[in-house]
Amino acid sequence: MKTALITGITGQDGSYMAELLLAKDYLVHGIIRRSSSFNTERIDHIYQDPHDPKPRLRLVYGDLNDASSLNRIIRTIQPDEIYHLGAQSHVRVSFDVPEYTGEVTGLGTVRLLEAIREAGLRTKFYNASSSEMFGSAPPPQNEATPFQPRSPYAAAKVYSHWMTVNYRDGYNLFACNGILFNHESPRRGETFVSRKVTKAAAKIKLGRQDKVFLGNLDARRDWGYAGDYVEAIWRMMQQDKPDDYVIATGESHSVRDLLDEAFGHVDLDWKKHVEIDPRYYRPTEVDALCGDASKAARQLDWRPRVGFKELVRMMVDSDLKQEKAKSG
Ligand code: NAP
Ligand code: F7E
Repeated sequence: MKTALITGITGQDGSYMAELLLAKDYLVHGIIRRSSSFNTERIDHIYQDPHDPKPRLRLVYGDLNDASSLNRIIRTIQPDEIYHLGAQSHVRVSFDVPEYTGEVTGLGTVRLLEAIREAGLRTKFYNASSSEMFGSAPPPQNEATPFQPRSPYAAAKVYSHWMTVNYRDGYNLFACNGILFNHESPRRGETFVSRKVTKAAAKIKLGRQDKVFLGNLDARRDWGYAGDYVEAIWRMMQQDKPDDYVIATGESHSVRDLLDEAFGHVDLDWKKHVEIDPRYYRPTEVDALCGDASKAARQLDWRPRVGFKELVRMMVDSDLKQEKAKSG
């Protein structure tokens, strides 16, 4: 049985990654951090009885800002594969907490890489890089596109990306970067634009909300489905050689398109419900992202299965169900 360690297991991707690895018979360890309220909602359905003598999903306290906890966890578990998905992942918030974002999203990766190196393990390492690193570089973006980061988050990810490459080259570590474009799901955090829009469409349809306040409606993103993207991550880690891959759908849509699709799905006209609030503008915006994932198609035999319309409808339907359940 292979052993995996996931950072960010309570997040969107961490929860899908844990499901996928459990289905492939891994023993899965996940790092969680202390919170004043429960935050394991996304993994509660797969988290077994803690008194089970041999649970295949095990949670351990640690923090990406706490090197000693990471060292201890890695030495104790000796994982075959590490899926490093933890981060301060919100771009707008990174402008408010740039130093903290650098610590968690940038240095957090180095703390893990150092822990592996110091433990002398042959652990495989996956680093969650991001399309945000391309910033103002015009689309389509692929592995050869130069990074032009436009936020503290993106700059921290560029650092994390290059440190992963350096540990691969310098210490012969099996270390991959997945340069993933935006990917969403019913488990997406509620302050990212996709979920904010699908949740608003559901609540407005049910008469529980009338307005939603948004920022830049002209931004374009390449939105895919998180469930498809964790499969690509796993495939990268099963290759003979470590490498970096762009994961994307190759289709780009504006926030307006997202509104059309989500509100249209429940027969609403978004123009009657959307107001612009400049608080959601970013000091520097990434205008357009659209990925070219042909390398992943060629080398990993990976292709996205869920398209934009299907993704948005899946999210609106899930939010409708959740909202209805609240009243029931
Ligand atoms: P997410 O839902 O925001 O999850 C982030 C995870 O990181 C959560 O489990 C969070 O724990 C954990 N975390 C935050 N700070 C931490 C710290 N100091 N120590 C330990 N854990 C910490 O993010 P996601 O959408 O799943 O994304 C997964 C990764 O891919 C992130 O690195 C993100 O930057 C990157 N990425 C995401 C996308 C995307 O479109 N989703 C695209 C490209 C790259 P709590 O639950 O306790 O907050
Ligand atoms: O914004 C615009 C906003 O926050 C998308 C993270 O997972 O993907 C994500 O970062 C666009 C931006 O995602 C609102 O200005 C308009 O242009 O959903 P988002 P993001 O910034 O692209 C990348 C790949 C990651 O790596 C990140 O971790 O939508 N927008 N109005 C808005 N965005 C938000 N959040 N809220 C609004 O009200």
